[in-house]
Amino acid sequence: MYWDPENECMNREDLEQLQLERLEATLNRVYLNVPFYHRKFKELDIDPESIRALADIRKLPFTTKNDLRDNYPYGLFAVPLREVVRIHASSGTTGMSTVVGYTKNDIKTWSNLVARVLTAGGVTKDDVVQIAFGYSLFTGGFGLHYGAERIGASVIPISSGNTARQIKIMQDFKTTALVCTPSYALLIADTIHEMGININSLSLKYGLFGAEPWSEKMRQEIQDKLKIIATDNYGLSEVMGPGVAGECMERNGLHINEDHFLVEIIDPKTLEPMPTGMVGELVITTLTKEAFPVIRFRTRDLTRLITEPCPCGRKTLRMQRVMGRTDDMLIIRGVNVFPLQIENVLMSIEGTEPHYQIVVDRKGALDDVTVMVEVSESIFFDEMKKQHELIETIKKRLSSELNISVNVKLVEKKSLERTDGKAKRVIDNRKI
Ligand code: DLL
Repeated sequence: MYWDPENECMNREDLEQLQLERLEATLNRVYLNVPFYHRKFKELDIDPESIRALADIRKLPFTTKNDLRDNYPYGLFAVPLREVVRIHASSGTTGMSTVVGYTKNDIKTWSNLVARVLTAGGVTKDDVVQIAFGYSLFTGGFGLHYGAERIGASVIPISSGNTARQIKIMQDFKTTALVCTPSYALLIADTIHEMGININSLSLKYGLFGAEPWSEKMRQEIQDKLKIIATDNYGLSEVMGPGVAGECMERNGLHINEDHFLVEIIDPKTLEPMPTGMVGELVITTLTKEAFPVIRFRTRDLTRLITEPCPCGRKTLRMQRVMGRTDDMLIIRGVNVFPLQIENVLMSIEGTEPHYQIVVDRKGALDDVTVMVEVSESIFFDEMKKQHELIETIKKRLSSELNISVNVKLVEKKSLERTDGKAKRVIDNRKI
């Protein structure tokens, strides 16, 4: 099922023509209205009129999160504040680092794009959608809310937190679709189990999860525990929020809303384009945003593009699930390690729980990694010998996956922090 078949199934040639027209319009607008882009284009001697093909985009400068910080709060807005009807922000390590705005028209576009993602994930106007993302400056709650309302679904704006109440509402209001982060979905699933509630007594059918990386194994686990079809959806505040890309029922890559976002995959070191299908950093240019257009925004997210046609009939390119962020990548004794690699290994081992944390220290000149992993109660209270065997198995599997040796510590179920938002997987204590 499609929300907007004309645009989601448009043939490549028409799509590229549309993208080019929209790109030209966007470039003219930022050149005229945003001093930052005007200056940058001038410095590189770029006249927006000279961008005549999609491939010309490579001549344009990148935009980074730092540029957004430097222009805090409204410096990159392309319309006067009186035309802005909504403001969101994402908090970085240095507090409120990026502020984004939406015109009335942007909100309309946003709602429609989220409606596409929700429709692809199974939601229709007959669904009761529980939005357990935070309603705040974070784009998750409001973004998904507007999309679900646009479809005509019955929306429960419960926001995140208070898991017992989430479950009561789910029972009483007969929720059919749950919308939150995958880690919160897992916490809800485990709590349902602990409360002794029979999952078959709930009405849940679909889960639409995003805002943080998760593995295929984690999807299986959530699907099994909640008895739902779980799809992944992706977005980021700087570009719009949720609604950039989402999976269809095939659950094999996220369809990118390419008529609104032009994507590139670059090598984060050389900044050159990666060959088609290779993993690199996703770079996004918005094609229709009015209040907050971004040109070649470096997302820091690592993925690859899937060009093979999808059996669902959508013609848009898909992106593979995000592997991690370039800034989440740990360099351990010179070896690149992503938290998701560790998650994949842990989830394939019997007895471990899908809750883990990676602690990195520096001992002398050497990096020292400890993977803390929760294990089922029976193992935790089991004889030492069995615990040692499990530790050895995990160590062996991790070292063959990562090519480095790590310490493993088994911890009791529920001893690691749970979250109703994005999970914190890494604690890096190295002062470097
Ligand atoms: O997380 C927007 C969003 C809300 C997307 C709800 C989906 C659902 P930010 O807080 O700005 O915005 O964080 C954006 O989160 O650059 C990725 O690193 C990560 N991220 C978002 N979706 C996914 C996903 C929202 N499906 C940052 N898989 C992005 C992996 C994701 N990482």
